[in-house]
Order: sequence, then structure tokens, then C-alpha cells
Amino acid sequence: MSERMTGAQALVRSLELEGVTTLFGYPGGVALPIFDALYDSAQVHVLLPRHEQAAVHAADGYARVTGKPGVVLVTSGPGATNTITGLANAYMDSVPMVVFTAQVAQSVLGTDAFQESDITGITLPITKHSYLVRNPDDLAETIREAFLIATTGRPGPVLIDVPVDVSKAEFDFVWPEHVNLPGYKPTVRGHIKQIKQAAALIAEARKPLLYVGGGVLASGGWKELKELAELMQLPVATTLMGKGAFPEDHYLSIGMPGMHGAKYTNFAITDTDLLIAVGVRFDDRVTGKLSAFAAKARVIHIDVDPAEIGKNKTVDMPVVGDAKQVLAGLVAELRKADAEPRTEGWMNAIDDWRRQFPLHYLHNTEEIMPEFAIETIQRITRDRKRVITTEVGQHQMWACQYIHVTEPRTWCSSGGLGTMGFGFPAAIGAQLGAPDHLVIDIAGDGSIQMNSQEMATAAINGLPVKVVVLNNGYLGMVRQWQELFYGHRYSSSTLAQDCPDFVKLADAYGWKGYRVSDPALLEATLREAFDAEGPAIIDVRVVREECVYPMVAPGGSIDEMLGGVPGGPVSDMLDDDLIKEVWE
Ligand SMILES: Cc1ncc(C[n+]2csc(CCOP(=O)(O)OP(=O)(O)O)c2C)c(N)n1
Repeated sequence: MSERMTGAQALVRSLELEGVTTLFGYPGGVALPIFDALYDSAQVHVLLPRHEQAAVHAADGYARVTGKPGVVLVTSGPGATNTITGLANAYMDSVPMVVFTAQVAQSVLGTDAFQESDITGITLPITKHSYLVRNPDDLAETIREAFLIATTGRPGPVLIDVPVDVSKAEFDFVWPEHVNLPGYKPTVRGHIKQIKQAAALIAEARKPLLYVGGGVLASGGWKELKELAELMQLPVATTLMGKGAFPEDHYLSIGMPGMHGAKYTNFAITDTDLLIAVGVRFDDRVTGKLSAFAAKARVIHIDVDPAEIGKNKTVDMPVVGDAKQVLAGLVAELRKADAEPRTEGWMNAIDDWRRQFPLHYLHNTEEIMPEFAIETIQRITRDRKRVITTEVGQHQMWACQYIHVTEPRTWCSSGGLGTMGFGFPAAIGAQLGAPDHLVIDIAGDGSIQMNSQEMATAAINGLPVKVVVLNNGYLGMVRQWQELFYGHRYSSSTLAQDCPDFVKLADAYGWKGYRVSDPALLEATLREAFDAEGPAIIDVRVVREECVYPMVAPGGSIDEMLGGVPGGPVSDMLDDDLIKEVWE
């Protein structure tokens, strides 16, 4: 049955029918008809951030913790262009999202009208799909398609550009019962022959290893992953995007591989005879020098996106399909074959490396070591329902190393794009999606300043997020590279620990603000802030020139790590010749 309404009302009705309850929106001229229609919605709650980039990151955080698509609405021109970093971030990390941009009227489209920008053109390479709606009759179907495309196969952001004449026009709204998208049929079920062959390889292998990424979380396949790992006693390395797909306190968990992975993780990958890659894309931050990555192994690659297979690494056994389904298929085949685990010796070897080369740092009773700060966060929150988000930089890598994620969808970090300024708005979105969780953004003093205006959003909306700033007065990761590879020439990487004064900033926004520089007071300060009722920021003054170790130099092979040997000052652990050789 049809109902007469405007395009803007139809858009809102379509969102309601898609089950949307939260929208991250920032208004402007040509978006006003849609915001006006939203004013009447009892279902869709609109969160007004202070910047459109933050709206998209918040929607991203919301999507990561809920598994539901994030929804954004912005105005044309600058509103639309401000979404670009957020879209690219979501695209790189395969996060489901539908972003509506309002557009100038079609009568002036292409004339450089006020606040016109070709947003579908600009975002073509960073969206899974995009639409320009030319007729109100197409709105509902477009929205249905967009939600389907965003959330199925390999998830990703879809953009819908809505000219103001379309949102103002009156027409007869009909909700399409079915969507038919010829040419869009993601392969969900893996090919049974390939699954059988992969299962046979797993049953035979002596040194198999699961290399697991965000695809497992996107597919909801964590239960099946655990079943497979336990059935065959397979060690599991989880990437930055895969954290939470397998409990990191499990005895089979061997942590994060790659540039700042533990030595034992990278040694295990270097020595494995069967790499079972699930929902990963062989990112260069993981593989280092590709020719040396798992060079002794046969490779099974399971991914829903066929374009990923063989993109970076030659694969022996591809399985295109949804990770959850393929993992379930592998478990079924291995059970049918009564396959027995054969990895005792292999796990012992990995445990030996784990004992010999644990993650470690030098303890300090005078000043707070950044690693100690993160270990403390881990220790005092591990039994709570929590979500950790991060910004980008050294603190992010230390968080990867020392935060042990045990529950799926409780970790949000910008993996592919590496976006400073992501973590705080993502925490706001995560808090909306998981209201009963303690949500903590682990930040650097550089990154937090990229979206600190959102302190207003959290305060006004009663979102009790906590921001822990590891304040080293530097763009620390840049400084680290300059220390190691540019002769300590700290060009444009020095900030000021006292500017801004984060405690005063907290006061300005109605937040609680804390500062701590004494290691003995760290735990109590964090506890007080985490237990405080509203949002809180903790300025943790840390040792300024600490480096993240171990480190694989860019382009180096992952078993040649700098630092990371226990005992003695870190500088003694670095092999200068190796740095030179790998870097040059
Ligand atoms: C938007 C953006 N700009 C620049 C960079 C490059 N970059 C990567 S890490 C980093 C420094 C981050 O500094 P901070 O947030 O203080 O964290 P720290 O490394 O000190 O822990 C920079 C500038 C980036 N990743 N994102």
C-alpha cells in the first residue's frame, strides 16, 4: 500500500523500517528537510556531534560494537567532504555503514552551486557503493539496497546522495518487499571440495597456525574459530583488526603478528608449515617482507572477498566464503575424519619462544612507563564489561600488546587507514551501542587533539566515556621513527605536555579531569576516573622518549626484529647494523 509523503519523510520512514534507532547527524541548508522529518521520528535518535568526521567515526564505533550498520546524515559541500576520512577508515576496515549526504537541487547540479560538491565522485574509491538519488520514487529501494550492500559479503560503507528537490518532493511511498540486485551475489558458502582439501591439510600439518583478522568478527564466526582451534590444538595469532575474535587469555592465543608483534608470534609465523589465514588481507604491517612471510608454509586463505585471494601472497588453497560458514565446514570435516591434534611439540616450541622472548619493558619507579600504564588499565578492567578504543601511534601499539581482548566486538582501533582522531568519537559511538560497558579510549596527546571538540558531545549526551591520554609531549610514533631512522632529528614531532592543560579542558566541558605522573598513584587515579559517574579524561604523564619494541623495520622480514630481548637497557638490545641493513 502506498502513502503520500515527502522524500525526506520517506527517507526517515525507510530508516525506521530498516530498524535504525541511532543516527549520527550534522545539519545544514539542503539537509534541513530531512532533519525536519527526523524531528517527528519516535524511533530514530539523532546524535549531534561537533564535526562530521566525528559523526562517521562515531557511527563506525557503534557498528563495530553492535554489528549493526552505522548511519550518518550530513549536509552537502563541506558537510559531505568532512566525511571522507571516516568513509576511507570504514572502507579500509570493512565496517558496515550507510552515509546520507544532502545535495543541492538537481536544477543547479553541475553549476558549482553554493555548497555543491561531487561527493559520489569524490568517494567512489572509498565506498563499497554509492548512489545519487534522482527521483523520490527510487528512495526506498535505494535505501534497502544500500543496507543490504553495506552489511553483506565483505561489509563496507555505502553513500547515498540526496538532492534537496528529491527530499522536498511529494510522492506515493511504497516499501519494496524485496530487493533484487543482479550481479551482487556474495559467495557465502565455501566450496565443499576446497573445504575438504583444506581440512585434509590441517589434519596433516605438524606446525599449523591460524592467522585471524577482522573477517572473523564481521562474520560472527568466533565460536566456530574457537571450536576449530581447540579441536586441532592450533595456535591463533590475531591481527589488530582480529582482536576479540579469539580470547587473548586462551592458552592457544599467541598474540598479534607483524611490525610490533611479539617475537614469539613472528617466529611462529616464520616457522609454520601451514598458515590458515582467515578473514585477513596480508597487510604489509603484518607481513613485512612478503617473500619471507611464512615462507616455509603452505597457505590456506579463507575470505568472503575473492579479490583478497592472492592479492599479496600466493595461496595454495583458497576458500572463498563467509568465515563463520567455512570454519564450521572445516570443523565438520575434521570431526567426520576423526582428525587428531598433532601440535603438542609445536605448541611447546612456541611456548619456549614465549618464555625466551616475552613482551617486556624496563620498570621505573620514578616515572610512568607507557607500557605500565596500559598494563594497569588491563589489570584493573579485565573483569569488567568494557570496550577499548584507541587512537593511532605508539599508545595504539602498546594497547595491542598489553590489552588482552577476550570478548568479540569490544575493541575498536583504526587498522587500515591508521587514523589519528578515530578513537575518541568511536568511543562515543561505542558507548551508545554498549551503554552498560565501561568505554575507554586509549589516546596519545597528539591524536586526542584531532577530535577533542567531541568532549561537548559526550558531556551533553550523558555518555560516560573515559579518555586516557598517554602524554609524552611528542607525536611519539613519528619521533620513534626519527630516532631510529632519521638520526634523532625530531622535525615537527614535538608537542607540549602542558598545552593544552587537559584538566582545565575537562573543566571547560564539564568533564572530570585528572593528572598523574607518579607510578605509585597511577592505579588509584585510574580507578577513581573509571568509577566516576560522567566522562573523564586522565592526563598520564609518561616517560617521553620510550620506543615500541619489538619492531620490524619497514620492509624487513618479520623474524628480524629490533629490540625486544629481556634484560639491559633497550638501546643495548638494538643491533645498529641490522637497523642499517633493513632500512637501507
Ligand atoms: C590523521 C593522521 N595524521 C598523521 C598521521 C601520522 N602519524 C602516525 S602516528 C603519529 C603520532 C601520534 O602521536 P600521538 O597521538 O601523540 O601518539 P603517540 O605515538 O605519542 O603514542 C602520526 C603523526 C596519522 N596516522 N593520522
